[in-house]
Amino acid sequence: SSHQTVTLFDYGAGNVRSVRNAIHHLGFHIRDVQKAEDIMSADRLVFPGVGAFGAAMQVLNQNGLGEALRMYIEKDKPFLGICLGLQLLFDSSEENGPVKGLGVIPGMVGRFDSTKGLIVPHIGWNALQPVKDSGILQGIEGHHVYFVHSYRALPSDDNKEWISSLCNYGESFVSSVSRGNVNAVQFHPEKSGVVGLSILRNFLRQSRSSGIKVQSCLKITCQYVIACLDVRANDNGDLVVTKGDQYDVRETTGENEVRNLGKPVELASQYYKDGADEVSFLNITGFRDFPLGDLPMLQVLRSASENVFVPLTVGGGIRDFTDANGRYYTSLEVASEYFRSGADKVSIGSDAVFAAEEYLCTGVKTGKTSIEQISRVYGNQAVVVSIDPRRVYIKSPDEVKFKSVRLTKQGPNGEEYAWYQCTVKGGREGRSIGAYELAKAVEQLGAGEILLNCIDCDGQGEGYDIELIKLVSDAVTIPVIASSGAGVVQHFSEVFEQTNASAALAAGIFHRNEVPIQSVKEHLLEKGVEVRMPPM
Ligand code: 1PR
Repeated sequence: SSHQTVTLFDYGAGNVRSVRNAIHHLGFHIRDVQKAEDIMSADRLVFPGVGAFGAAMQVLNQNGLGEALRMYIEKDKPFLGICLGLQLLFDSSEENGPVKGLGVIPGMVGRFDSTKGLIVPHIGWNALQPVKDSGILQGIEGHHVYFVHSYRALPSDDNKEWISSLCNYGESFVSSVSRGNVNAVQFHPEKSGVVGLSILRNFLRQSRSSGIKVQSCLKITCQYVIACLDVRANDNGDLVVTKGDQYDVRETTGENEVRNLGKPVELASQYYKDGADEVSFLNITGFRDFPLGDLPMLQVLRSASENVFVPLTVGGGIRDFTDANGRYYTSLEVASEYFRSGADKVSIGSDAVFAAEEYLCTGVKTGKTSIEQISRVYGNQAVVVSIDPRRVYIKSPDEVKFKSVRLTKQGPNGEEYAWYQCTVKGGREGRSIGAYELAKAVEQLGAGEILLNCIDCDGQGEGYDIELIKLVSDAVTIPVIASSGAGVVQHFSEVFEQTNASAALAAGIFHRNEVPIQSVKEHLLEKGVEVRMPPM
């Protein structure tokens, strides 16, 4: 029946697959907008804005789509804007501009100010401060929702009648608006676990408000926990989740087969249910196998994104590529295929090292690197750079031109310092660039997040490399994800207490069922670290 149908306005600029998946998951059919009339004839409209403000307005200004949206909203018909779908309602935005918006809500959308040490983009889980009754936010008191954005609208006297919740990230910004049947949210309900799904359900069912208590707000996002699945084909050609010791994924016994720890889709769903705040897939042989030839990996993403309603990141093989038939693919095309299949972010390893080397050497941003191309189209927040450094011990910092750290535990020959050499091809080849230099370069090229591994610590269960993580997370203003070496719950609190990491990632302990995600979260809460506790 038409009651069960929702109209989706997807103007084709990016991944709205997760919004689709979430709507289907809630039992609704989707009707797609093809032309302006489809907006006018909708009973209930979801508008997930993706990409940059300017590009979106260009599309809206064609074929009367923007005008139709404005009229639909003026008639007070059920509307839900998501992320950029909130920002576009405002008068204008500073992003690529100023650019004129739909002008429904007074105010200009501006960028978070990273000059005061604030990490931008704002990526992660944050709590809302409701300021008035909002039907669809009903029941979210005290829970966290997932944000990914660099631009935000601010509350003012002119727009205060619209604001239904505020959120604090360095400053108080508009996290949701509502008036009559018109709603918009800056966060991603489709990526906010069961809490987000209930907000979407409230909108789809149009249930009206019953008071929300005002919650105290948080200064920063809460720290988050990521489950990582290293994926590759085993010797029979099946995709399996594997896990290395210092990046060696083969068993030391028998046939030296690839260690098999389970099926990627099953494990991803399990970790979502267990409370993971994000799931990462790393296609660890992507550097040699062409990922678009790797249809099983795309299939894994499609299936996983049907059941996993937190952010999904995928990495491996993102670079320009010429296939066996001589067809050339840009890294942007490779990434787009991952996004279309359900990824929210892509992670770039080897190619980021080459890009950073070139940039540091020439000082010129060519606009052609994978980081620049993908962030231009999908936004910085969609581009993660994965660093695979190896510790190199030295007696004195003057020995190398790279930034080094003073060690708390001396090296094998009594060395007191180390620098962190970046590698490519899954750790097989060391390059002449340090993790510190790489991190700063890729931030300038447009990376939105850094996934910081450490080959020495990988799979050892002896804790994160605190010195490395401190070095890098103090050097950049984008979020840093600590990775490699988690063995017990204390390692998570240690990394959050001693470094500026925004998230902590682990693999082996989750795969081997040694430490449940839930107990990591409980431990962090006990230690006073703010984390998201999804209602079970
Ligand atoms: O170079 O763009 O094709 O990307 C390849 C990607 O695959 C990179 O992100 C790289 O980190 C990853 N990768 C390549 N080879 C391996 C390997 O293990 N042989 N895995 C690999 C990286 C490290 C983490 C691991 C943590 C936590 N694995 O993903 O999950 O170290 O493990 P732990 O908690 O068990 O200690 P490109």
